[in-house]
Amino acid sequence: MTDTLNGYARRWWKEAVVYQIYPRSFMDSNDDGIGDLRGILDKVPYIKGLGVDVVWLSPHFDSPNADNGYDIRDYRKVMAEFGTMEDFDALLGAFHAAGIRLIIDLVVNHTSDEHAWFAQARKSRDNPYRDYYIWRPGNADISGKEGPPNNWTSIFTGPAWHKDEATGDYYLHLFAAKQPDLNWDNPAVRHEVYDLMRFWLDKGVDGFRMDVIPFISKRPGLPSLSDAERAKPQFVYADGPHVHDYLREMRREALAPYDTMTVGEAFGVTLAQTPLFVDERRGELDMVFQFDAVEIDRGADGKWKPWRLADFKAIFSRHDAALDAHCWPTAFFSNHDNPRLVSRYGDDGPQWRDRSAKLMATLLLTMKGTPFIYQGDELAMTNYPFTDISQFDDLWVKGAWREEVESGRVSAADFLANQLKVSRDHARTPMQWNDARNGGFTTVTPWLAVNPNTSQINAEKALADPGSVYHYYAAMIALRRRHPALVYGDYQDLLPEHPRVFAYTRTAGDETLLVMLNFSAESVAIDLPQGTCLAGNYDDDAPALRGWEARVSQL
Ligand code: TEU
Ligand code: CA
Repeated sequence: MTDTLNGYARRWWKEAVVYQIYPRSFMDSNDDGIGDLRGILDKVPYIKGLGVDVVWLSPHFDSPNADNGYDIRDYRKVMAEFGTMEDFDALLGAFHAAGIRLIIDLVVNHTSDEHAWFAQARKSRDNPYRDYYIWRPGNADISGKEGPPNNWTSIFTGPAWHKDEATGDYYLHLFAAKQPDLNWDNPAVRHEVYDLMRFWLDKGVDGFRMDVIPFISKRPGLPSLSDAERAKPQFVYADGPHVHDYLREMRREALAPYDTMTVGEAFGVTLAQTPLFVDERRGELDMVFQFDAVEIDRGADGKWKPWRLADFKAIFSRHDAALDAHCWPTAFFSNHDNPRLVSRYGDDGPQWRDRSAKLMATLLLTMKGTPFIYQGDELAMTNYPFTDISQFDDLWVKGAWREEVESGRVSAADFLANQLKVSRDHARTPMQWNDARNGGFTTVTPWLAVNPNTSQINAEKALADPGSVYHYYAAMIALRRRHPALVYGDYQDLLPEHPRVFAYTRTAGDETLLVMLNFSAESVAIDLPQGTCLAGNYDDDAPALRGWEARVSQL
């Protein structure tokens, strides 16, 4: 018999709060300008101070860093810049000693082109590793000119095929050319993956975040995309016929004997398909990151567009209706692929930055689903004031610049204006530990510039100020822990149409908590019961909701 609460089977990972670390940008312990595992080790008390239960570590494996570690060269080796396997073991031990579990990033849709398997595979058509990847001969067009095997495009712009010199065949890469896709239809590949999973599980890691895992099964015959499909090819790439078979096999072969948590990145998965990945009776993943909330400000062309609160709120009701008690959601509004939380959903100007960051913390930590905090959001770190293409690192930005600006299709000014809203690099600037020149992250030039506002926004200051955003996160996490209704409670939106206020209840048994969030700088009077105030981002009570006010009360 499993213990249930409000109809949900109780699980530690449903009750957990997760903190994501992007190691390259967290803390540099040896002054080479790059974050590393020893740097994280020094900051375990800082992480523990928030009260989180789980850390998700972005890739720490050996990699040539075409995509900052999401291109793995050796799954059983630590990236030299990040340290050694001894450092990893020490870090895992320190987290466990602090009562924090550690999940790592499983990037197995693709490897690096420098992985030993690919080095073999590209040598000849009959190499035993050839079939670890996806190869096709070129395709002649009407004029007889050779081109890629089909019209699939890379998520990072350009064709998804690269012609390889040794044999003249093309290999598939749904991301960068340095990230060739593995052929999951080959059982040898799948068993290699289960093997490497067991390698880390045997060390004691507590589970995996699975990178673009729905992409592992490719459409049979690799048919070209229609024009409509080409606009958002991820919905085709995530819709192969065997993805669920492979995930069930992975659960049986690799995960079953261990007590793990798994969270898949459901890029390209529709809401209707989501239960197929997470319904606990199917034995696939525990949870997925569903992209609807982080795509609220993206147009059909993927560019930034303004968003409306009513549309944002509708996502949560829609999700709640689509996922029954056998499915468990996640709550996340930021990660290493998205702009900064407060800059995107709040107001990062001096007047409202703290309050709106606390409002987003309130939303994240009172929503149904396991919450994921991205490093630095607990300090209300903001987007970086990029002014020039040379300041970016992300290969995606650079590829898009070549394709859009250098071709003359988009002006440099328009391109940069959009990147100021959407760039992944906003999240990747180093953590701001203090007001020193490089924010205390490093003493040398960091791999990516530290935000100049580190003089104002930094951990040292936040730790010293009991009213800081950091301490507010800690208080909200503690509140979530004290009130099972915030974890397992039913969700109901009370004002779905209201243009500025997000107000909802969470109910389990005889406890109902009311959350009220004013997503604007103006005061709003609303007609809802007051209850007993449990938490909020103002010190005193008032009849109306003030600018960016967040309030949690018990009814
Ligand atoms: O991300 C998948 C991915 O395509 C996202 O970058 C997505 O396009 C973006 O969030 C939309 O805003 C994963 C990793 O998280 C990312 O860092 C890697 O670059 C990518 O896979 C390839 O491994
Ligand atoms: Ca370092």
